[in-house]
Amino acid sequence: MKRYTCSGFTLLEVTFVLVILGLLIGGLMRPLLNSREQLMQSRADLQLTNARNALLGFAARNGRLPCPASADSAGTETLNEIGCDIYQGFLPVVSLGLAGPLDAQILLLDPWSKRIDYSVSSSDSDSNGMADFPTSGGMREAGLSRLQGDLKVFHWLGKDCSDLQLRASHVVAVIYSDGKNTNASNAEQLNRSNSGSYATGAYSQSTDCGYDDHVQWLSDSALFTQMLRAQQLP
Ligand SMILES: [Ca+2]
Ligand SMILES: [Ca+2]
Repeated sequence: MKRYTCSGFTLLEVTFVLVILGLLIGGLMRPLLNSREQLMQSRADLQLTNARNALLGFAARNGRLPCPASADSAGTETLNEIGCDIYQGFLPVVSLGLAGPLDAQILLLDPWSKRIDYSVSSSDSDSNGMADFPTSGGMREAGLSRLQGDLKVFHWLGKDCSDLQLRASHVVAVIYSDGKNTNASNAEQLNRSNSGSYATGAYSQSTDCGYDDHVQWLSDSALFTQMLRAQQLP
């Protein structure tokens, strides 16, 4: 008489193996996901640095900063006779000749496929009714001694959600990416407020106080240095 023996695994053994496999895969995937996220953050920083350099190049060639693009200006600036139609908008990728991924409205996208914001100062230091920085001859007319950017950048210290300290005043242009997440911290809310004030800070994924934005700015003194070199000023 034949005797049959069961050589399969019990449910408990299979569950145990699956748990171990899950832990192993999770452990291997986490560093890969972290390094992918770090790569995307580096790409965002590089994009903003290239955009800042393009702004300086535009100023050296044209003697002024470009106006922001609007959602429907097909990547071109919104310049009029006395300044810009809007002072907070998007990078005018066509006017700047910037390379990179675009959406259907010809607006530059960051590594998370979000539009990159750009603001320019609306300052009218000589009160002639024309914004100094984006209008042709506006800076030369106002003169170096009077010119002053009116955007501000604050620094989030990472201790308290509301603890923002002034990082840079007299700013003429800000370029900003929301990063991967749209967090509710005061620093990120300030960046989305279109108030002319922005915040930079350390990366944090705290649930109530997270910050993963990327912000670069151009101070008026950095712009003047470039304008003097290019003989666009005085
Ligand atoms: Ca003016
Ligand atoms: Ca963010």
